[in-house]
Amino acid sequence: MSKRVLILNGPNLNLLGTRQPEVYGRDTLDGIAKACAADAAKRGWSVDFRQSNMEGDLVTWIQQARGTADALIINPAAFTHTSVAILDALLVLDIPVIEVHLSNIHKREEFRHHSFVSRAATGVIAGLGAKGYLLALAALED
Ligand code: CA2
Repeated sequence: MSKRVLILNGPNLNLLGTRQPEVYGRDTLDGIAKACAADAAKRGWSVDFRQSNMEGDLVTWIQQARGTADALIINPAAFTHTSVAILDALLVLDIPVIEVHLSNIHKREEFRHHSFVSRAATGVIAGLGAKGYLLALAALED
């Protein structure tokens, strides 16, 4: 049976490709989802790719990953810098968790430099645009 990776995206990432291309690039979230599915298929993984603007949705989906996913990739977007709830949900997981950011959060405003989520992450990728998601998939290879 193929391994399953859950890829979660936080608030406003549904707007990708429509605004602020100088910060977040020109890829749409749908384009990133398709690229991830194609890349994961080559690696023998199946992908469940989701986005929500609601913190509670992300917490619920993280909880449901227990027993249903073999790895989690998450771009929590603005919740990265605010959400102890997402951190607590992630801390319960016993699967690899890769935190991805399109932009280099350390090169940006001070308030983006701290991530609550990183405390629960196996690894963090930031500043490499949409390619970061594919690098996260590559990082899951044995
Ligand atoms: O660089 C990233 O991936 C971020 O997680 C993106 C978040 C931001 O709050 C984090 O600090 C870093 C924002 C996502 C908003 O995406 C938009 C895309 C297009 C237009 C407007 C917002």
